Amino acid sequence: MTFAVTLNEVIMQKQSAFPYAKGELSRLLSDIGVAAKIVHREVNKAGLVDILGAAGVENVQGEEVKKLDIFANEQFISALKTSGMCCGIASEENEEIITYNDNLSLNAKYVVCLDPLDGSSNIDVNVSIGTIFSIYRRITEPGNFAEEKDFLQPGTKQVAAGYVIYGSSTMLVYTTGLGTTGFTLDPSIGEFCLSHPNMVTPKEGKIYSINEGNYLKFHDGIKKYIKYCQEKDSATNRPYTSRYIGSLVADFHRNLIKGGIYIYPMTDSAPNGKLRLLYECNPIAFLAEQAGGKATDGRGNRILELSPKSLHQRVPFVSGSSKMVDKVEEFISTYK
Ligand code: P6P
Repeated sequence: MTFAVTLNEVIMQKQSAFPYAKGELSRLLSDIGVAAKIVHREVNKAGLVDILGAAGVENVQGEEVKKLDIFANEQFISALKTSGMCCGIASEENEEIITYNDNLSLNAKYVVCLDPLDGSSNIDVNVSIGTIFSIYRRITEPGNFAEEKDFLQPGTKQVAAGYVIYGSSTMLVYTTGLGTTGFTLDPSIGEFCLSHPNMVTPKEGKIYSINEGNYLKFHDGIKKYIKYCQEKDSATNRPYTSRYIGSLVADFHRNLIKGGIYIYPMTDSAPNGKLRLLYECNPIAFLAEQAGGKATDGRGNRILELSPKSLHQRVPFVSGSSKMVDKVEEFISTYK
């Protein structure tokens, strides 16, 4: 009988690859895993407990906030405080950064960017949703409160990133720069068990993910790329299949495994697209690159090299199989 390899065991194994690691990042990742299990429990009974439906408030994005968003945000804020390894959080649900004032956290060396429950408009219709996180070393001195500049670092400075997908099963996928690794929650033992040791995304895929309801708003390059996907050409495995769930983590996760492209482009009314750089695009880009994929901003720039200017900054997003990302950028630069 083979024993399951748990998230904590893999975190510790990977820590040994960093000679100066003292276990703080490992502890932080483990505590994120604990919070994910608690959110999993609530997501999986949302239909039974009165936490469905709008909480009647709006988040900084002006979007109606579901009670589960608030619950998830509170769980991760609490878990990261308990870990004592994090001195501050930038969350989608909070306009300003959250700082901790206890002595342990004040001296912690990491900050976390977090989308506690991405795709939450899908909660009430039982479609997969996700948590996305990104971890940086602080640039301010330990012993002081975290400051906004700790969070406004380029994605290349991430020390770890990951997501939890609450789907037909709950999975946690993360990277510390040593590849992309996936774990599946076994509720019978309450452990994330290693299920995808080394996730490598195909260089080409047959899936394109974009909200075609916005077709008339797209610039010509994107319109022509969509038609390219739909044309018949057996030499390049076209037509592709259109798959769009409307939950970034779910769309990205499927494409990561099968190969494919996710696009949330700019339009005249939204010149920076919709997705947020700090807690959606940067962590997903890190995971994509670590799996052999790519992530750009639809302007020929590598997402991870963008210099953030504000916490909730939006950026156009093209991510997935490397050759497909290149093809989208080729269409955009050719047809504008
Ligand atoms: P649209 C969810 O709100 C989200 O941020 C991503 O998870 C998702 O991919 C995208 O927005 C969906 O946006 O405009 O297509 O509904």
